[in-house]
Amino acid sequence: MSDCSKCSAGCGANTLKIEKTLIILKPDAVKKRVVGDIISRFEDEVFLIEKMKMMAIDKELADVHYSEHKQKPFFDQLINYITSGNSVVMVASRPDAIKKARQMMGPTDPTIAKKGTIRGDFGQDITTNVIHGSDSPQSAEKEIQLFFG
Ligand code: 3AN
Repeated sequence: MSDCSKCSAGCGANTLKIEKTLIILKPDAVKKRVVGDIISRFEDEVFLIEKMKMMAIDKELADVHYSEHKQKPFFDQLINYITSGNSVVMVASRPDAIKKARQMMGPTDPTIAKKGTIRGDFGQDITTNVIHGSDSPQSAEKEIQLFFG
């Protein structure tokens, strides 16, 4: 449905359907002190922060979150990195939240991400890439359940 006049978000997405996404600001975002900057970027794009917590993701939770990558050669490196310090985990919502968040994040590999995207501005390499965002409504639902119950 495309009628922005009926929605209070004011994001111009032309849909009334508010979507939720799970965002993780990974340990490098915390260490680089860019958590506030990244949250501001989301709020500037009219995301509503519905839930947020700082936590050290442990190996057990990381294994479940990244289970689809279990057979990949980079799996151990990915788990070591995501468990290496505190992360900030949040549920953020707006119309078209999943697609919008992934546009703002930029591609998985920061070395090819454009300046102005979160990974382009703050990411280091394909492992140390600052941020996770759900990639579909199904994974958003699963991930929100996993991190917030
Ligand atoms: P995204 O986080 O952009 O949705 P996924 O779900 O394909 O990317 O991958 C999950 C995580 O696995 C990425 N954030 C990245 O840290 C890591 N990863 C993905 N592909 C590679 C790769 N080729 N080499 C090393 N790490 C990777």
